[in-house]
Amino acid sequence: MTSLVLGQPLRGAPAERSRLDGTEAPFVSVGHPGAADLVVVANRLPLCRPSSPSNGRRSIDAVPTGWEISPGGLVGALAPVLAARGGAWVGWPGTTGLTLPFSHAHMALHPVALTPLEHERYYEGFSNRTLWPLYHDAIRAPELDLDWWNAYVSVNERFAAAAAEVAAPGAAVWVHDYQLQLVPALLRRLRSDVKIGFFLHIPFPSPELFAGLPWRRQVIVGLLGADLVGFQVPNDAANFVRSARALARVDVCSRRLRFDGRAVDIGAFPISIDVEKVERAASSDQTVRRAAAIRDELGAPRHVLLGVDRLDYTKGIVARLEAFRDLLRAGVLSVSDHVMVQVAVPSREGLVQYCAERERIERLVDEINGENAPMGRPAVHYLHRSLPFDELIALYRAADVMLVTPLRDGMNLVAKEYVASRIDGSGVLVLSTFAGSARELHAARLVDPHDGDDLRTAIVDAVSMPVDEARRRMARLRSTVRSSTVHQWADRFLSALDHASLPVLSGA
Ligand code: ADQ
Repeated sequence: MTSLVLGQPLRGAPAERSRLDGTEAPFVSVGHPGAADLVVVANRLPLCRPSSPSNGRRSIDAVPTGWEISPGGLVGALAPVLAARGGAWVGWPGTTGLTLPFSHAHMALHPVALTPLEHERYYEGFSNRTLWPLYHDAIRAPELDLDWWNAYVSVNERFAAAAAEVAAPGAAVWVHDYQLQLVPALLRRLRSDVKIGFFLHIPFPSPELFAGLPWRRQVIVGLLGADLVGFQVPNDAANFVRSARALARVDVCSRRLRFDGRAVDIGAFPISIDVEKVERAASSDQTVRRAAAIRDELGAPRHVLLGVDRLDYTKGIVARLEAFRDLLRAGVLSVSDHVMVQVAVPSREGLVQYCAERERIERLVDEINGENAPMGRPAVHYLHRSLPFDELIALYRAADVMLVTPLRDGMNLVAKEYVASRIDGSGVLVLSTFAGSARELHAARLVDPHDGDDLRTAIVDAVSMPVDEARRRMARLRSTVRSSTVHQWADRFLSALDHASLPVLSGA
């Protein structure tokens, strides 16, 4: 096992700077392993490199020259809690160059080192070619490879050891996502005094699908090492309980399992967004002006339709484009009145499935524009890049119809962001029933993206929806989204973890 970088002398750590929220808070070296009352363990540290091109493939060997805290919702929700509780974040920094712990804004960041081969096997292989497709209804065939599994085990061991080293006595440790499902049990072996929570951001598959994983029992036992296992929606939790029953013979009592003499609480904790931040950005004069300018740039069509996704085969981008193409071909929509914008953030570009998906999308965009668009006026505007937050919000405000059509998605935050940005109460959300968010956002025009007819009908319904109905639906959607923020999500999970059973139950 690769030696840990944690606990090394820290005095010589390079002074790097952060530009979170425009401030220039310095990263300073930290030297208190075993001092964190709350430890977040996630595949990635919440760091990004502003200097690296956002649309290119990133080398994990690059020597870092500057860092920013990633602006994502998860870090926004967890950073204040970590700061208040003297917390630490354990994760892979996305490079082999950063090995020493730092602190930023009272949050300690502890890098876990991965070699390029480990990254290839644990992350690209087992996490993204085995687990990711399996957990998303096997939309693509999951690939199995014993070397990938072995790398997954050893990297999970390293994350568990890092968390064990960082956590204060009796600390709460919150482990995130499918890359780290073995960490709870591994950590418990090292530190029986800590409370361990696990949250899965993606769906948990049915037992029938899960049975396709040769290492399914190890995964279940890994997760059962936690005191609390959280999922996005109740169905994911139910799937987990069914597999735990079959594979680990747990006793089930409502939302509490009994395993190995301990209690394991199970629950659904639907994640949300920083509603206030989105609303603030959406209501600024600058955003309103930018949204109007975007509509002009698109040729001032009657209807702007928008898709915003990571470029992933689970997101249903192809199905959405095909539906738009078919409606243009049939003359139901027209290029003069209907313009689509598809933003696709580059993602996992080292994987063949993602390259193939990108090619399919780009061929479709070309086909649609080639068949329909007058010169200089594309019917589909395709942006293959990440956008700054303010530009994203302006796009949401510019769009009459938001198309969120994943074939399977744990939650889907884009749907919630669109709703939060519609502060004038207009706009129509078309939302896949296969997204976790559909459980909350009933007032959307719900659609089955596997059914081309339904998708086409939903798009037509959306562009022709009477204003009163659209406003009624959006009012309901806004009230739902505003009632639950990402901060409340984090509080709910941590409070459930606080109340989860003590590690050893007397008489159990
Ligand atoms: P993802 O599949 O990555 O995450 P999703 O919920 O779709 O997540 O959120 C994507 C985020 O990226 C959104 O906040 C969105 O604003 C941002 N984004 C998308 N396109 C962008 C662009 N072009 N430029 C800038 N930002 C962009 C996983 C699961 C989801 C689950 C989340 C959170 O797959 O189901 O909702 O975690 O738990």
